[in-house]
Amino acid sequence: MPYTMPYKRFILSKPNAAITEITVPGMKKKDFIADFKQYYIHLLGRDEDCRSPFYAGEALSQAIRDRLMERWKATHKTYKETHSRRAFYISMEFLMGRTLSNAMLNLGVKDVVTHAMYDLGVEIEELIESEPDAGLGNGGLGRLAACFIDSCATLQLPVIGYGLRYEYGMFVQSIVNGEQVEKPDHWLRHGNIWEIERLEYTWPVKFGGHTEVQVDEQGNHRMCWISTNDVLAVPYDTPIPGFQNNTVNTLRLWKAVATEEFNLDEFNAGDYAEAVAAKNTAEHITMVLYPNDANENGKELRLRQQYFLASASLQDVISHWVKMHGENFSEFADKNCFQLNDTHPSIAIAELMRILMDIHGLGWTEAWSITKRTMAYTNHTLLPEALEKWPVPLMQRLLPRLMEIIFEINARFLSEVAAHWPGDNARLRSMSIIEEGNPQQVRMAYLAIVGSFSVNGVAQLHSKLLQQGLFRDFYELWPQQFNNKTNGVTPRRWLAGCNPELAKLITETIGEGWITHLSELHKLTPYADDPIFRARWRNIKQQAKQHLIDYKKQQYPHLNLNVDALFDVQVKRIHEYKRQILNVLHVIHLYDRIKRGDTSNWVARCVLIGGKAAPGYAMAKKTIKLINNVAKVINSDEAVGDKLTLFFLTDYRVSAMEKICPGADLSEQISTAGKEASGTGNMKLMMNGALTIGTLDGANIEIREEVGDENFFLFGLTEAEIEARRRHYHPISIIDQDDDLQRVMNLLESGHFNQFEPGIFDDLIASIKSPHDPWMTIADFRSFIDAQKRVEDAYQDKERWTKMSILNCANSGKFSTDRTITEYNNEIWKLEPRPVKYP
Ligand code: 26Q
Repeated sequence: MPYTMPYKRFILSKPNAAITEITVPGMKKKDFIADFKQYYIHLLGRDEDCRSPFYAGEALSQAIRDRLMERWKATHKTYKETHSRRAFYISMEFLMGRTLSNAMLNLGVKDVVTHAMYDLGVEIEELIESEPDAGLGNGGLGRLAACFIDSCATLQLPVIGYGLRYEYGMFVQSIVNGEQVEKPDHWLRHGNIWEIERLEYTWPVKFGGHTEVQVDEQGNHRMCWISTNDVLAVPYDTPIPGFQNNTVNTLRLWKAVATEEFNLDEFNAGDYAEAVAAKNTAEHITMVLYPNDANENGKELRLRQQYFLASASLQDVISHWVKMHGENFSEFADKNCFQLNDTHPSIAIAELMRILMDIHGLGWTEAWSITKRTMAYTNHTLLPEALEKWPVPLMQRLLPRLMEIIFEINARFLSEVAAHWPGDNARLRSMSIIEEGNPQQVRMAYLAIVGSFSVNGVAQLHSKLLQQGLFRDFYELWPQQFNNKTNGVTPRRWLAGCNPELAKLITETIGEGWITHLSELHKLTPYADDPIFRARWRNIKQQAKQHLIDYKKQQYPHLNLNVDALFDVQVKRIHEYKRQILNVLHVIHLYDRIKRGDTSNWVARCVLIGGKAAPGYAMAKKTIKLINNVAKVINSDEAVGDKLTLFFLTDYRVSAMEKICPGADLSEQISTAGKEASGTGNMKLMMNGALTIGTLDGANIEIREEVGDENFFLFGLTEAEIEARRRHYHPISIIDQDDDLQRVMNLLESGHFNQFEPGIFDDLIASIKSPHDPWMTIADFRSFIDAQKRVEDAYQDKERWTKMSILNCANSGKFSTDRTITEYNNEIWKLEPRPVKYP
């Protein structure tokens, strides 16, 4: 039963007097000035004495929001009237970052508003900066979801994002004595002007209880899930504007709220404290985003979150269907498609079966046909330890009806396997959705494959490895189901928005078509040979580097960075497979060269490393400590001066990347080949004219294909070579045979970087020296150092470097999410674009 609003009980009588229509707010400077004043003075009750930019930001945001509202309604109306087929992007994470600046850009009012604020004596940059990031994601997967919904709106596709409204997003990182300290990110503390609560679309989600067969009025047997503890899912909608096209799509995030009955039962039993505690348990569900952490696997609260998202979103879609079509589901699969962002929401497959059978009375065959034609699954990892599994006993206790359905799905699936490979019991065991063991576990990736019509990886290599490795058996069974969708990033936020100076130069040179047709950046290619254009390009990069220095100076007032140095950037989550340690080994090698006086033709370099470590991931946290300790030694050594600096960028997040990527010269994409599914930071940096030093991993391969080998610094073993080397990998003999590496290891092992903290890096050193090191850091050292030398040679020739920088940007067109989403749409969703007429 939907939660009914009390106002629905009243019958409205028609008032006599006519009212004037609300006028559509204007887009002229004077309109923004008037609205800003109105909100600042009358709504927020502030005056010129108020020094905080926050309230001015709120007033401006309110004015911008007004301009989204009518377009939002018009979009809704368009989709409804055209009976559009729709897609739903279901994701546990939407890493949105800030909204105000992006909303102004997409509405096409950024310049006029900047002028309006200037006239009012308000510095718009301060207002933009006062908005907290919506950090509802860990990293790549969450930011991809955010870029996707931007592109869907820009491509005028009827797509709704469904996610969770976490009270606390990704933790805020601070560094104390070189170590990461996590602080809660209470991003909603001052409210969230961009969201609208919609109590009228509240749904109950069941947990616990048990199942029993009941007979309905027609004598049909129905499975009932009863004696449950229900939690209400309350939606909060955020407008997602397309780029200057009047489309405003919806991101709907669910908040968990205790039911009133839930409390009352306990209250009537006389235990008030228990009642309040129970309310807490319910509302805990959306309290906090889980960090991406192997240690967090199997946690009950995480499963509650996943089911809460899946159930609320499906109820929302199905209740809308029933409102429009009654109990006729024959066309449901033709009109709806769910894209599952990894296995995190894949319990939706069993939940859709439950709703169709238990609530709407469909038989298994019809319900399964609908489910299998509606669900599509995207995989984002090849690391076996990252594949989700849930203990069967936990599922039986928390979601008993869903566990029954999963067993039934598995039984029917295994009989298909048996028919395809008669007598092959090993296959039955290896392909089963239920992994045998004590306890048995549900393999969520297998459930996702079995319940979907499409399975995709996120870069060519990754998709190939899924087919040949991780999901090989399934690929043999259903090859047509597998496909690739190489990731992208939205060029609105990641070029037009974050690098306005470069965007202006590009637009002056080739027109503004690139913002929505990024391949048009190819038109820059001939300008790479134009010395005047190159000088302008170089100037802009130089300014961006200065901005980045100024920004970091707020955090580190004593910071002394050389704007002429090579800005060498590695920003991403801290993980062994991403090999931040390899980067540090190179920095130590440079330091060693300086100390030995091996500095002829030296290229000054500023190495910037940023990223968060999962709170329970000891080795990642130790890596942060190592970076900070090495930085301290190097940066305080007078002999080093500004030849080499190393900085850890604290609290890396979306809004930080918007400042970092315009100022980057070199992009470090140095993961062990075959481990990074795609990467997307690599694309942002390329788009902003950084050159990549990288392995043949993830989307790096496609980046190199696009930009050409001569504009990319390739190093390292290939995926095939890595796998071949594993069996006879002896890092110690590699160290013995390489003088440079030996000196680096000696410095590390001598305690040079931990003089008063003996032994703290022992485990980290041991891990890279182990013949079982899965990430094979030492194997790629020499090749990495040599590639870095080539980087320096290239950087010394300013004209050559600038040309390569221009060509990187010019060839980044493939990496727009507009291209990615067009492929999702052409091959999976099959939606028709629906232009929105407005006014
Ligand atoms: C799992 C269990 C319990 C708690 C948390 C999680 C969890 C949360 C987040 C597991 C994984 C994630 C996120 C994964 C991720 O961001 N993967 C990245 O996805 C990008 C977009 O496709 C790729 O570009 C990256 O290569 C990939 O690492």
